[in-house]
Amino acid sequence: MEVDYVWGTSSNNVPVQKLEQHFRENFESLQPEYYVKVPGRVNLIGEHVDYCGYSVFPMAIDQCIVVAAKRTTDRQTVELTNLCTERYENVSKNISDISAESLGKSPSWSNYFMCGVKGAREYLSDSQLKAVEKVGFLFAITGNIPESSGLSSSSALVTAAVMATLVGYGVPISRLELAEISAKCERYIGTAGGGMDQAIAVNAKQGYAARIDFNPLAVKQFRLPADAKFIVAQSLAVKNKAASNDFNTRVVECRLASQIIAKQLNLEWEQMAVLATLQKRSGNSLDRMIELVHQHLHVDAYSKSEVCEILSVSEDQLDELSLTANTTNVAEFYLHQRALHVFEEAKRMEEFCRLCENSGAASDLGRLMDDSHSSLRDLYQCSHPDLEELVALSKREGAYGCKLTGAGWGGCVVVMVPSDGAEEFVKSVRDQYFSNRETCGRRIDELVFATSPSEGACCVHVK
Ligand code: ADP
Ligand code: NG1
Ligand code: MG
Repeated sequence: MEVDYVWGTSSNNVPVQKLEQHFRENFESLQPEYYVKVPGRVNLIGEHVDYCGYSVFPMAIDQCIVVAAKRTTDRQTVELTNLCTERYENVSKNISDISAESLGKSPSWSNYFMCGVKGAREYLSDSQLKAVEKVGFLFAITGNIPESSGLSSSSALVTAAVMATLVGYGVPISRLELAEISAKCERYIGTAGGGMDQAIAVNAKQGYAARIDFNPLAVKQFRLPADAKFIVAQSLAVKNKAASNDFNTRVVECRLASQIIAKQLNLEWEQMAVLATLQKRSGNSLDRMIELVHQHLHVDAYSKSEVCEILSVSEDQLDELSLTANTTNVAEFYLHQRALHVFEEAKRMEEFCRLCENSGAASDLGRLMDDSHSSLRDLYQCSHPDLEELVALSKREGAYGCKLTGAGWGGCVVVMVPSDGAEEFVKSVRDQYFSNRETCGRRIDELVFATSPSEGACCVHVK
């Protein structure tokens, strides 16, 4: 059977022919019936604010996850095989046995995928579920999004699993709903993320970055300045967000900040799960919210017992109301710093959008990216020495702006450079950052590359 796909850039193609072969080798010489493709993303500004309810400004990249799929009717299992690396073992699971409890036990590659299968099944009505009772799936997966590097490989995988399952069941879904259920089911893995990654992966348009608003989810496409190019560079430090509690600690620090300020303002603090709700309910501007941080949150760390005392709850009640399973033992919460970052980053995001809409200067956009990065490093404490080296190098080489992208603690930076200097810039980063580092055989064009806004998720049926 002919498979004719041109996915990814010419230098960075996903091996779809190999995936088809891998499918046949692992699944009794059967052929895939359809393919699903979901891209990764870079976030230009609005970092670590989506789970606080604030808007973000990402774009999809060429790198993507591709799933080759086929329905079965003789077994009710989900069978997975992965072409990316031998470390990713084959897995088979009874489709009705995928439980939230088992998914939360380990962030293994197959558990990310199974989050998506579970999320898709939860979207079905009882009668739809009954109608597909005898349906199972064969899925073969590949992709070229660098993993655990802040380019959202996890959400591309989960979203692809949701899509591939719903397509197989023949259940239609809108793009916004698909993004929402994908964000929700990725949380089974244990990270309490926002919805940025899934929203852009599904709703991106080629040539456009997007402003994404939450509650309700809305996507607005934006052109980027013509005189600038965006470069992504990997630091080579990796960070799996579900393997430690760093990410969730930031999420709960923001929640505690919101609840403590609410309590001081005599608002119903139990309902203030996110900072944007606090802003809305208190009717304040972002500038006023920043003043409230300075007024009501001290700079020194809060202990759990201090938080309990302020909110007049027991530690068990706090666990229940505000913390996640993996943050109940956190000793210190930095509420002032985290809330300050979020409100100031939300302001920068608004300014970035305004500049894009009004053909603002690339240097002004770059300054906002620089400020975002400094805040992520100093207030949010989610940078990494290798990211700092890349940022310093980028600025020395004449970048308009540079920041870490995604959750941080390693991963990638996104750099805005003058269009006519992009090639030279990439060469300098190759020579200065990668020439004396162990790259484990990875091609240099996978480690530092120019990127432009790519198209969102799609599905292709094999003829
Ligand atoms: P990212 O910043 O890339 O989203 P995460 O820490 O959120 O990083 O998720 C990374 C995890 O996603 C990996 O450890 C792996 O389990 C899973 N993953 C990512 N890409 C793939 C892939 N191509 N195949 C299988 N699993 C993948
Ligand atoms: P990465 O680093 O791609 O896993 C995470 C979150 C986003 C967002 C960013 C920080 C998930 C699935 N992704 O991205 O929602 O909070 O960090 O801006 O939780
Ligand atoms: Mg992720």
